[in-house]
Amino acid sequence: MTNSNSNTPVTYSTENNIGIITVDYAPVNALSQSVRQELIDGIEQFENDDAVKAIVIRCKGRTFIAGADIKEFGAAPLEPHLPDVVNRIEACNKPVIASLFGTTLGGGFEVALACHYRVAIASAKVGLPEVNLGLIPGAGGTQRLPRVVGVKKALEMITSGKHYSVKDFSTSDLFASIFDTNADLDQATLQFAESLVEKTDQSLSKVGERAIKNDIDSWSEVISSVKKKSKGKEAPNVAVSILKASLDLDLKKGMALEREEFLKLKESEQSAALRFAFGAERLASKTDLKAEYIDVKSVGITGGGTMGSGIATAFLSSGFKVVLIEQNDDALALGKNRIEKNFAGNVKRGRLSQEQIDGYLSSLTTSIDYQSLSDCELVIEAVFENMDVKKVIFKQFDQVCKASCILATNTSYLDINEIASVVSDPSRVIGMHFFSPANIMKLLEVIQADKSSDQALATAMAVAKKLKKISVLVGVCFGFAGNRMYTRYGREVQQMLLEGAKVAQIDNALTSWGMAMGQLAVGDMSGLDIGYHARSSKPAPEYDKGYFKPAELMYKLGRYGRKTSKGYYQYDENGKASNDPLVDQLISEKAKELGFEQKEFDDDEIAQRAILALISEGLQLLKDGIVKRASDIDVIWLHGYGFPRHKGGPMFQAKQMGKDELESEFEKLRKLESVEIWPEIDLSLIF
Ligand code: T1G
Repeated sequence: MTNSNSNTPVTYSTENNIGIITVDYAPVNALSQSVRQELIDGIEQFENDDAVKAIVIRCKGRTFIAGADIKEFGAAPLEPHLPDVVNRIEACNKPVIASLFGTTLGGGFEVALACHYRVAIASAKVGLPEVNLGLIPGAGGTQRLPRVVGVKKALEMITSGKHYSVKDFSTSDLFASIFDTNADLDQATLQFAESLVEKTDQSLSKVGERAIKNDIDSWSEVISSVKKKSKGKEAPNVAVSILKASLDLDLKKGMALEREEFLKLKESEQSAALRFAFGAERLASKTDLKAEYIDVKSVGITGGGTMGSGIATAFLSSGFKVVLIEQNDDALALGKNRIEKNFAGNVKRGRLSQEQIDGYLSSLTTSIDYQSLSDCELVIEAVFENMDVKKVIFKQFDQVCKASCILATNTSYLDINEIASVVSDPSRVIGMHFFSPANIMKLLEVIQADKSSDQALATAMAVAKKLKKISVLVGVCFGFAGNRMYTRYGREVQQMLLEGAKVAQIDNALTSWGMAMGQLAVGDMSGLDIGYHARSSKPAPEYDKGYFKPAELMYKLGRYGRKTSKGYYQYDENGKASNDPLVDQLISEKAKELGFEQKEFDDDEIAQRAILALISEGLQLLKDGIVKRASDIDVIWLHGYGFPRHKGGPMFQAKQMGKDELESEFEKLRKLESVEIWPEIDLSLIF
């Protein structure tokens, strides 16, 4: 019995007495409605075919089923629902074997758990990452997984949402067989199926019929630990409650409870935000650039400081050759040492072995001679933020680099068009703005200068993918997209300080709302002198009399933040921050001197004003064409500035507020301050 009809995502075939259900639904064999229906049809047809003694479910392409089809979540669920599919598989009266490779995730892993046997290639991974989408497993994952690996492991997997190597389960009976990475999985799976059929005592092992292994010592500890780790995310805590309740329920009742809670979470704002973020990240890498990218193998980096060494570490870790250039041997040695320290951290945390690191470092060349860059396909300038210095470096790039080499600057706010003006062919000049620490932060702003070629930009976007970074294409303006918005966000915090909000109150309000760190604590960390010098590179706006006056006061008092043990906070010898009442007093005196009336703030107002400032600047970026999509702005803020992922991003929040409420809030602030600070912008840019 076969249905080789090529336009269906699932085909059926038989080999000897084994029925084969093959899913081929790019890109990741997601469980769309037709895949779910054809899985059931295949099971039923093979179940009724006496010639078939066992059934294999396998996939083509890059992975076994990677989950429910996220594209279907926005609409009402379509039958057959996934729980019915997995229960039908488990109810089959013939052994069903799942053949795993790639990343078997979510609903895909739930399908595999409902099979009577699972086999896998050693490189395969499994996981229940639903919490990353604000969900819990919704097709038996919370019921079947603990029946195989125990409640403790199941809780860890479900609440972390991580991917696990199949080899992590070699001691459990989760996998009947794990084949060598270079084995022919289809062939090995067929042989396993045939060996099964030869065995006469074919008592079908149904995971759902097992008792749950309760290996939790203290549920109160589990509940408080997951609550702490989840940092405001609902789904992990719901998962804990389901697993706890399921101890007293049979599979049917447990799955009913799971489904009820899953459907509630699916309608939640957190899940909408997390699903939005998942799609926005992938959309950001799609551009309308009309050019093939250059295959980059060797990257030149000038500057071995914090940024340059971080960028070099990122490239080395992703298999690139790196040529690190510094102005003298001492600086070069320091730069190399920083790279080695970046890697050393990974050995301590067990993420990399020493031999892996030695391998990466063997791809590093260090030199003080620019001629060493002559074979690079890409060079990145990562020295300090001084236009004249950058121009000298780009003139040297122009002389030594091959004509096709892309010339990138890592500047975080300087004018790339001015830098490009010193190069004979400015079409190969772009910005690649990494975020510190560059070997850890995933965000990369790829900056399109006026004359940047599509090929240069496409090359940077392709390099970002290889670096496993999330890249966003933005235009040239002061601070590009992220930092320009960050300056506006900072200005709003400064203004609230002048209006009477206290340092700690502002930061606590922002972190309670979900920001990874308070904006003032971030300033202390990065150095208030850095921000002061960056702002001093252009005149303060005349219409904004309080423009960063508290920050200026800190600078003039020599309070640069952590580096001087005093900033908005004071820091003890271990770097522990504490409030400094003097700061609030000094700011209050400055505010009175400037004529600002003082008032009481509550946390909600602080958070709302800060987010509205971000939205306002984001709208202006869209209006000015610096950013193409509102969702790109959200991606920048999720990955560059610690915006809470379960709140989607500033522009996602704007959409949640709605056009009328947003306009009315802007109008109130416009009246309070001015139209220059809160410009009128056509909100249809995002609605
Ligand atoms: N549904 C639909 N499309 C998906 C998808 C999915 N589950 N996963 C990925 N894609 C698309 C993605 O949008 C992109 O599309 C392409 O595949 C490549 O993705 C009931 C309810 C699998 C590890 O959460 O983690 O099951 O941009 O760029 O880096 O309990 O995708 O090419 O048009 O990320 O190699 C659970 C989410 C769902 C897995 C591959 N499953 N996906 O990473 O490629 S909820 C997940 C991933 C669920 C059940 C519940 C990754 C990946 P395009 P990519 P990648």
